[in-house]
Amino acid sequence: MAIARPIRMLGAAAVLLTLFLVFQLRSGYSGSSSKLVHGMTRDPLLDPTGEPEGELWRAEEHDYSPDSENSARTNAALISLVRNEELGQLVQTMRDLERTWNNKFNYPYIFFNDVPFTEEFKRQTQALTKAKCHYGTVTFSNLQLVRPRANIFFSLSSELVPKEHWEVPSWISMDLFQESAQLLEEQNIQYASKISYHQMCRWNSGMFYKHPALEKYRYYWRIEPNVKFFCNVDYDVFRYMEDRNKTYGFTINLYDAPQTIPSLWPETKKFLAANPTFISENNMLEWITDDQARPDHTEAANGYSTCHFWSNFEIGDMDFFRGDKYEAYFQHLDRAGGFFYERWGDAPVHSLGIGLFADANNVHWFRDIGYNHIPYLNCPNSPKCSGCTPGKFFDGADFLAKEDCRPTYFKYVGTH
Ligand SMILES: Nc1nc2c(ncn2[C@@H]2O[C@H](COP(=O)(O)OP(=O)(O)OP(=O)(O)O)[C@@H](O)[C@H]2O)c(=O)[nH]1
Ligand SMILES: [Mg+2]
Repeated sequence: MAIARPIRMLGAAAVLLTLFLVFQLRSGYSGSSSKLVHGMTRDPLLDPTGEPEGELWRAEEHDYSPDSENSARTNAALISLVRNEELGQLVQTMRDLERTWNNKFNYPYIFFNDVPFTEEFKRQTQALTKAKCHYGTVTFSNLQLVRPRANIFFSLSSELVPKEHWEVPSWISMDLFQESAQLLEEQNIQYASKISYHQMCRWNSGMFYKHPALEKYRYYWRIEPNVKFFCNVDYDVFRYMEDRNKTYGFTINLYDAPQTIPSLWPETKKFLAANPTFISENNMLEWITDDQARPDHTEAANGYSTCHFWSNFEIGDMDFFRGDKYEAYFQHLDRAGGFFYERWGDAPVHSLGIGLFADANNVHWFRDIGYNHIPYLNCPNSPKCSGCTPGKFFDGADFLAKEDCRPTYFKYVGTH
C-alpha cells in the first residue's frame, strides 16, 4: 500500500528529530550546559546545597540598619574598580546583589576609577542601595564620600593617593612592552596591547588593598559590572569569613591562557627559593602544579597548572594581602615586569599567593552564592536560587567546558 507523501514527510521529520535528541543527550546537553571534564564524575553543585554549618549572623537577629552607628556589620566593604561607561552594567550587578543579599546587610560600596566619577554615575548607583556609597579615584586625591539621603559632600583632600598605584612603573620599558604586546596579539591574546588592562591587572594584584579608602577595612567583596547573582543569601558572609578565620572565598575555578603567564611560575619559584620559610604548611602546591589534567597547559606555563580562582568574584581578608609574605611576593613580581611584558592577571597572582602562603583550610568555596560573569557560572541546587540551571558551568560553545579547573581543585584541596 502506497503511503501518502505528507505522511512520509512527517515520518522522516520524526526520525530526524529523534536522531537530533539522541545526539543532544549523548553529547551531554551540548551548547550551553554542564559537561564533566578532567575526571570529575559528578558535579557537587547537583547535590542539594544549603547554608554553611554553624552559627550565622542574620539580619532579623541583629541590627543591620544602614545608618546605625553600632550595627552588627564587621569592617568590610563591597568594592569595584569600574569605568563611568560601565554604569549600565554595574547597575545590573548592584540590583542583583542588593536583591539577593545586601538589602539585608547594608554593607558600604567603594567604587574606584582612574578618572573622576560622573555625577550621573554617583546618582544612579547611590539610588540602588540604602547603604553608603564612596567614590574614590585611584590616581587623584579627591576621594569623596557621599552620604545617602543627605546632600553632604566631604572632600578628603588629605587622603593623597600616590599616582604610582596606577601608573606604569619607572622600570618598565615601553619599547619592550610594545614589542611583547605585539607578540601576544599574534597569539590572539585579548587586550594584550591595551596598557590600561595591564595597569588594571597590576592594581588588582597588589594595589587595591593599599588604597586609603580601604585602610580601615579588613574584608572586601569584589564586584564587577554585568555579573549576576542568582541565590538569596540570608547570612552575613563577612561575619562568616571572620568567625571561621577564612582568608579567601571564591565561586569559580578556571584555567588561564598559558601564553599570558610563561614566566610567572619561574619567577614565583625564584621568590620561594629566596624565602623558603614563607610557604604555608598546609599549602595548595598540588593544585598549583598539577600536570595530569592538562599537561599541555602546565608545560606551556613552565610548571604552573594555570588553575586559578576567578577573581572577578572574590571575598577576601586584606590582612593577608597586606601581610609581609604576600607584599614581598607582589614586589618581587612587580620588579620582574610580567604585568607588562607578559599579561599576568590578578587572578593567577592572587591564586598563587593564596595557594602558597595561606592555609588551604582557610579558603572557602562559596558554593551557595549563585554567580555568573560571562561565560561561566556557579549555580547550586537550592530553593534559594532562581534564574540558572544547577550544575551548569558555562554558557556558550562546548570548548568552554575544558576551562573548568574545579575538578582539580576538588581533588587536591576539597569542596569546603
Ligand atoms: N576605571 C577603570 N576600570 C577598569 C579599567 N580597566 C578595567 N577596569 C575594570 O576592571 C574590571 C575588569 O576589567 P574587564 O575589562 O572586565 O576585564 P576582564 O574581566 O578580564 O575582561 P572581560 O572578559 O572582557 O570582562 C572591570 O570591573 C572593569 O570595569 C580602566 O582602565 N579603568
Ligand atoms: Mg570583566
